[in-house]
Amino acid sequence: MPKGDASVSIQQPGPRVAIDLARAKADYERDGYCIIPDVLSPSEVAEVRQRVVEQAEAEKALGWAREDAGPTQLKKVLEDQAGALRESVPEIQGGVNQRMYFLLNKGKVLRDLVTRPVALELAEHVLGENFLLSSFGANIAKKGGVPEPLHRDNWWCPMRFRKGDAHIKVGDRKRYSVEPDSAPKDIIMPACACNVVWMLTDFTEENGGTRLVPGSHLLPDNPDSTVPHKVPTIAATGKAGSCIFFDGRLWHGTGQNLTDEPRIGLLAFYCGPQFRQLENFFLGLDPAVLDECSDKFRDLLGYTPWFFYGVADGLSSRKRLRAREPWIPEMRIKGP
Ligand SMILES: O=C(O)CCC(=O)C(=O)O
Repeated sequence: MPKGDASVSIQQPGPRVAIDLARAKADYERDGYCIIPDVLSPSEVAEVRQRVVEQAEAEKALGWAREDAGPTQLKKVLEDQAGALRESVPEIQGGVNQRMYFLLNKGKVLRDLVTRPVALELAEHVLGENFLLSSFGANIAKKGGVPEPLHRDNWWCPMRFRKGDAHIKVGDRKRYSVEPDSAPKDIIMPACACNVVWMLTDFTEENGGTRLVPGSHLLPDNPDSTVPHKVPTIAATGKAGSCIFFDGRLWHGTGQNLTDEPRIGLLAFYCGPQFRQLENFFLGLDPAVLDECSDKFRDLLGYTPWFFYGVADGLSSRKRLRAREPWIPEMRIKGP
């Protein structure tokens, strides 16, 4: 991953202003997020947005669209809050906001965003030298959608607890929760994940700019996911072409779009090398896309073991990938 220094600014390809990474990092440390303006030029925004919009239209026309945040879904979520919240909220009928997954398969212009220097530099700042892409998707928030329950993107991270105290077992963790889920006061977990949200339209208070709770990355607790939210939030706002970078511990959720125009955001989610990725690239990535990926890009997808985790038998993953022999078969040396 690229090395960087907070005092150095990255000049992105194309005609644009230098990105003030020192400021971005300082904002991030204090608030758990930062907003970086002008990362994409207007022509890049137009090109990426066109690809996203045409893909979204095609997926919808084919009946493949995955839509969430409908009012009936929210009712179901609230009803289920008596017990565990449903994990399958996006599948319930009545969705409004269109989600798209596996954007890596859906155009080079999209793929190129996840390795933009500013994204990798900030991910490395938060996660360290080794990290993975966890997922890359889109969230098109539309009129009629409701606010998403507040959550942490690293909700799966086990909480620390004092000896003898009750705790949620690692396999019992849930994405949304209304149960108390707190570490002892003043005990916080490290950042295990981070998100880069690429704004392809302006993000505003009115059109569902992502709701954030500044500073919540340093709280010992996970949020109460009740909607309406129980704590004050702010909208992340910016012009199309800006990025929101935020810590996986930051309490946040999609805002409610009250305007007639869709709000389009792409979510590039990165995680530490020891965590399960949200998208299963080994199963779901188009082999043609994999063929065209650089070794660096494959590292980011998890094709290279990390201290033996992710190993696939005796050969190095890269060699095997090229050979298209992802296993050593059953075999024996014949006797004389
Ligand atoms: O689209 C957004 O504003 C945020 C989406 C989000 O928080 C999520 O997908 O978990």
